[in-house]
Amino acid sequence: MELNQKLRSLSDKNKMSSKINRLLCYLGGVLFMVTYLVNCGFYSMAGSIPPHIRSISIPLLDNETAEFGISEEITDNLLEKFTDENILRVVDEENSDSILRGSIIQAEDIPYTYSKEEVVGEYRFTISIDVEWVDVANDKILLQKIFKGWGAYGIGGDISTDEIDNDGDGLTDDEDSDEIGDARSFATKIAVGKIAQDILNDILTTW
Ligand SMILES: [Ca+2]
Ligand SMILES: [Ca+2]
Repeated sequence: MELNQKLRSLSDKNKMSSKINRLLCYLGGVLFMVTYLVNCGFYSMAGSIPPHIRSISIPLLDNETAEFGISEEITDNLLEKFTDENILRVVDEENSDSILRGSIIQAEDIPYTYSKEEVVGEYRFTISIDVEWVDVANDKILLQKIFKGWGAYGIGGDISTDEIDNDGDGLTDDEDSDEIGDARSFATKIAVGKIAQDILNDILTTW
């Protein structure tokens, strides 16, 4: 009787451990698939860029506008995005296979909505950059385009209560944890972030 019980509990334990083994195998398989997909995603994107181009440099952008300090802000944002994405190595100009040059051609507060009394309710701080991506070895332009980005703000100045979706993400004021701080600098950050993302997307999909 006692022996039977022991045998039964032993076989239960075996069943349990084989279940655990199966689960581990399954999890291993899932992990392998995820790693595989992530790696393939990375290589297929990197593989779409000409193979001799492995690095990029982004010199300080020219500023053709009267907006002070904007070239530093945009250049820093571009450097950060490209470093994060890690598709091309970000290096200095002397050692790079490709150079991303840009000129800021517009930085303006454009009235976007008006009240019945013709008073501006919402501005869009709009930035345009003329960008050129150059293949250094072949002295060839790989991409040339004007990129535009904007961030919205009202005249009240407080973007957390202005009833405007300042970054265009579908969330307004207290629904959006981003909508705090100075209106104009927030709009700049949004415009610049969007431009940097668009440039990166274009570089990745052009090839
Ligand atoms: Ca928002
Ligand atoms: Ca807002």
